[in-house]
Amino acid sequence: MIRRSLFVVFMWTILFLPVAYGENPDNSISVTATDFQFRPNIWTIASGQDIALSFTNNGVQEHEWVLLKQGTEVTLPFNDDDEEKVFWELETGPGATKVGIFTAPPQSGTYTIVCGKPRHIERGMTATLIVQ
Ligand SMILES: [Cu+2]
Repeated sequence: MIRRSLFVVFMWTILFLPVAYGENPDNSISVTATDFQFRPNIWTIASGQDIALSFTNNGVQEHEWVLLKQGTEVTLPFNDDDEEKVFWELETGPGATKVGIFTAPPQSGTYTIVCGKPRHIERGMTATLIVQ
């Protein structure tokens, strides 16, 4: 009986502890854009994994979720010159939800997310992606 109880506790720990601590990187993440914010504005994913992004646009303008390559910085205004900095991007129109799948960068670290539409970064559309 004791042995069975210990087993249950052991299994509970294995199954639920990572979720409870929130340290597990996610294979599917979601974001809602408004004019002009990302919610949430930070995500954690695992390096090299296929990640599904569900992108809902609750604004009246088109928005983008643009993952920049590691070590790149945005120079304002964000325009065609910045295309070479883009690792992956997904665009969604007003009132729509789109799902895209990308392979997470192999390098762990902190990555910058922006909306690439003109003057959207200036209005606050930036976020952070942590790759573990
Ligand atoms: Cu935008």
